[in-house]
Amino acid sequence: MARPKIALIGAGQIGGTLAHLAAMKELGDVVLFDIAEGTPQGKALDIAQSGPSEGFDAVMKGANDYADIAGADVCIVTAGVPRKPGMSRDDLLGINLKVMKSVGEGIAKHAPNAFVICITNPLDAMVWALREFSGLPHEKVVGMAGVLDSARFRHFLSLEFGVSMRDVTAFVLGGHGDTMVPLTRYSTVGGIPLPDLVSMGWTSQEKLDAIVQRTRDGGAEIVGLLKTGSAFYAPATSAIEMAEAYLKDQKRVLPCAAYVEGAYGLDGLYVGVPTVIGANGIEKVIDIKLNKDEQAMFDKSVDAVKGLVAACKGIDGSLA
Ligand code: A3D
Repeated sequence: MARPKIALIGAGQIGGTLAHLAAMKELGDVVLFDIAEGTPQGKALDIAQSGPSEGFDAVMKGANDYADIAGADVCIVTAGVPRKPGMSRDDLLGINLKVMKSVGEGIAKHAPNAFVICITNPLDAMVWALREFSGLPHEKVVGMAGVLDSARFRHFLSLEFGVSMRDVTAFVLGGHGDTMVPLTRYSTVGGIPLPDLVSMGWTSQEKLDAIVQRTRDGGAEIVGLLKTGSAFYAPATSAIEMAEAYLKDQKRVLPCAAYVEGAYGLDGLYVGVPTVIGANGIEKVIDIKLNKDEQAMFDKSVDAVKGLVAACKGIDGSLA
């Protein structure tokens, strides 16, 4: 049986890391696509030459022509620009919206059956625009943010509790921005919800609040340290987890920026919610009950996403 084909649209920091991870996990053959000439070809060649030591046979190819992504089973989109210190994700909207138009058209023409994972920021608006430009079914176009935001939350919680990250589960809802909603009530250590751990004296409410805020600022913390770009190792790992769930029909329960229609009282918006990912793409949006405070935070986040979508429509008339 032929190996699955994975197309990476954007061969920058995240794109290169995605290619390396996909090869090491033997998820399939990889095409790295970028408008920059030489970059995808050079990265593909470099990664292919790690094959003998790593022991993988996946074919790595660099490309500047969308025809090379033909028939891809999965497309992961990182094309565009990342933030620099002092910039918010929303500052990237105008420039990355134009990129989503060309990427969406390229995917529609050459890989219309792919499961498409968008990473380009501002995430919730870009995945919406990418879906509009590509015309692919909503369940086959999804944004990566919740897996990363939850991983950041889990990392900080494991440091606080001095336990393995594997035993910490965490839940982050809403848009991928300053208004994201880390849900402490649904986050656990070994199955014990965080509010119970506060009652048990394992940590204090102040410390938990600080961890929630550090999670919200997780991307900016890394941008401030790197100075020349944004995080790329953990974002790539998170998207690979989603791609693997699709390719292997794992029915993973993962928080993603999915198209929500009906659930959470929304009538058609991409926003971070818990989903089930399997061979049909987003197979289910899990509609959890929120308490009053959580609902207020979620509503604020939804409003921020709606504002970005409206801004996209204002910039590109074809989206209105
Ligand atoms: P970077 O290393 O600059 O790579 C972006 C690549 O896109 C470059 O190689 C560009 O040449 C290429 N590119 C630009 N325009 C086009 C185009 N029209 N068609 C094809 N390729 C193009 O950035 P990065 O890899 O660090 O980040 C990529 C994106 O991911 C940025 O928008 C980041 O803000 C975003 N990001 C999102 C998250 C989330 O959690 C959602 C996390 C980290 C980064």
